[in-house]
Amino acid sequence: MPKTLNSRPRADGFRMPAEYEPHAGCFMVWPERPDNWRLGAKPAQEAFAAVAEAIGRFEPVTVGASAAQFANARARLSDAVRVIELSTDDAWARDTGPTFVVNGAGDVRGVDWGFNAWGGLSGGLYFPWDRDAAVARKILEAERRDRYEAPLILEGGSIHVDGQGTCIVTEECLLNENRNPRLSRKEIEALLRDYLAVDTIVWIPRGVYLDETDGHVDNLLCFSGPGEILLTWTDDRDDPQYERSLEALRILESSRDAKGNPFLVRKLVQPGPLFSTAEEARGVDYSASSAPRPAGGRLAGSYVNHYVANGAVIVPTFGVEQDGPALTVLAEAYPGREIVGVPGREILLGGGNIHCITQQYPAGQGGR
Ligand code: KQY
Repeated sequence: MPKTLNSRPRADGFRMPAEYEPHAGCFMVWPERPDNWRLGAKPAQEAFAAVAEAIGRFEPVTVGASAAQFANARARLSDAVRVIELSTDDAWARDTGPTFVVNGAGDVRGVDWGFNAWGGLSGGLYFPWDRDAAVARKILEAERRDRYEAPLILEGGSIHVDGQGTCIVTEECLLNENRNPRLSRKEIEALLRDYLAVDTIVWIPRGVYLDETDGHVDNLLCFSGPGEILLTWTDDRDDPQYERSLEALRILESSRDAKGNPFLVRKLVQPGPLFSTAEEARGVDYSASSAPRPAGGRLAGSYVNHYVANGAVIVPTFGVEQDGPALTVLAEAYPGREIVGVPGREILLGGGNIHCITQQYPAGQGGR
């Protein structure tokens, strides 16, 4: 039986691997809430299914769906995708799923962070969130993986690691009063060191402009390899994203990774800027328990919000002029991997993108 452990991963010889290390598979959650996804979540379901099928060409995919949606999800996904019943509040496996850690013997365990829907009652996105808060534990039970319960509110999208001792986070998110108001920066760093087994933590001030997660790093930048970073970018000095990306670049240029090496930063042009249309906004149900999605709102689109699968990169496309150049940069950053574009606008309308709706399960031994 999987256990909840009283120790911490680092002390036990476990570390969080980089996303570009080998995977046993990927977890996703089926979208359904009509107060976040327009038109009863039908367009989002189509978009999520396309992502699941694209990843499924490269590694096993498991999709969790509610009891009410199980038959529908099963019918819309191919046999290559496993569907399991899972109660959730929404569909962000990156943030509600476990952060898997591995040791040198190939054992895999999971970190279960606290979850408060991106800010609880102070700027969070919906209430209640108890089913989402239980997702990591349920996945670890199903996979027979031991669990670490971390004393920290944290979403998987708010951290990126290189698997070799470096972690990148944003101050906007991790130091936000609505996550861990009683913890200092030093205390948060100590927990990241213990639960991810990292030595160097690079703090970037802010994430993507108007990102509803309070600036998750996974929408701003990511590692494409050890010492290599992809950073969302615009050359338009009048765009509010310009100074955010520039300040991130300056910090990366003056930082070193855990091995003491400088970062190679590749700029990944941002799409658009993109805005929701009146028709898209009309399709979202009003609800007193979730954040509104007004027409004309600027969307925090980013090609950085992609998923690195075994042998491939699954990246959102938006039908805009920046799609081509972005895919070219990704091909250079990930040599040897197939770059697969999947329409990402419907996922973006719900507040995130492909990285946010996926959670890699590292290769290892045992489990299941
Ligand atoms: O950035 C992510 N990892 C998740 C985005 C969640 C948005 C909730 N509407």
